[in-house]
Amino acid sequence: MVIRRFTVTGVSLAVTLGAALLGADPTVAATPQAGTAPRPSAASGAAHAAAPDIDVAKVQAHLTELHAIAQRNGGNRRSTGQGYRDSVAYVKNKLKAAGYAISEQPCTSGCSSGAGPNLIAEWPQGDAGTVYMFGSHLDGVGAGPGINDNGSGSAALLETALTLARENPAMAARVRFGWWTDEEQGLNGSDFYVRSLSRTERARIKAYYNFDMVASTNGGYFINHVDSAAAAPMKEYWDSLKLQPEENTEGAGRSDDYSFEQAGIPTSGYAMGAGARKTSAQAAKWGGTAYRSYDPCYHQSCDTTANINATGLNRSADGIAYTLWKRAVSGTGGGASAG
Ligand code: DTR
Ligand code: ZN
Ligand code: ZN
Repeated sequence: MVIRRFTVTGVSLAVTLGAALLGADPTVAATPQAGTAPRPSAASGAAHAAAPDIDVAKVQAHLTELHAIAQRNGGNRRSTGQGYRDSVAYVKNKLKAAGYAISEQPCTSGCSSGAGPNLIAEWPQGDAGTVYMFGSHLDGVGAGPGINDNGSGSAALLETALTLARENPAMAARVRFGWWTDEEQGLNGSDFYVRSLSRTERARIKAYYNFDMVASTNGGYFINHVDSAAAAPMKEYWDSLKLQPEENTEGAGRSDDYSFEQAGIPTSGYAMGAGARKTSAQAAKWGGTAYRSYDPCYHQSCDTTANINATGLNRSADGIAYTLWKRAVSGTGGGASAG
């Protein structure tokens, strides 16, 4: 991997921390949880709370809203349109109501002309020098409403963020969420974000987790850099469900994790696949139809709320929460040495 040096162009990201909203005690004892089987139930208020179950009905409700936004705006949520700006407003308002401090970052270089902003939200507890980032692109293509690509990742991440706020566990590390603009035109929003960080700020990000197309109707269970240290909790969760995840070869270099990877930050993420076809071996182990695309509506007008695999969406959202809790609540494993 080539590690590029970046010149900071004077664009600083003003993440205002809403520390006053929360108890100021980020103390977390170091109870090791490695090897602990994932637990599906919420454990509100407890020190080292187990990762909660994310309510997939709530994730689907966000998808219904994103679909309605597209329908009101010419049928899409492309980065340069009102459908994208309304998507940003929807996510932002939910996070604000939950107590997050939000930053909208205009993409002032490298993005399509007229593209809307990135949306960044940080949970202001835990060690500010140890940041785990979780991101999804919130824009879609012009052809359709973009509900699997990428309402699915965006909504799963939103509900995970809202669940974190509700549970409000003591935090070991910082969690920062990003909803990226202009991914469909070349990973541009996330690339701009990474370039906007100082060397010091980049070094604080111990791992970046990406979620792009996590509910493909004929999908598989794919993990970016599946055997890396960064991927360990993501793999551990899907392994616990006996899903036999595979490397996300189709998506390599094709989503926002690549922007972070290029800056030398360990990355992973979940995906269920795009336009490539399921093999017969994959159909044998995961079900679905061999020789058919993982997402038969990829970049098409039929990428609606009907184009969602609710089982896959649920498994993805729960694994995101598992990873977040493992990394940033219990603070076990770092991913910093991931390859
Ligand atoms: N970033 C996707 C492109 C993509 C292609 N293959 C995969 C596989 C898994 C996730 C994503 C992708 C897009 O937005 O179109
Ligand atoms: Zn796409
Ligand atoms: Zn995508």
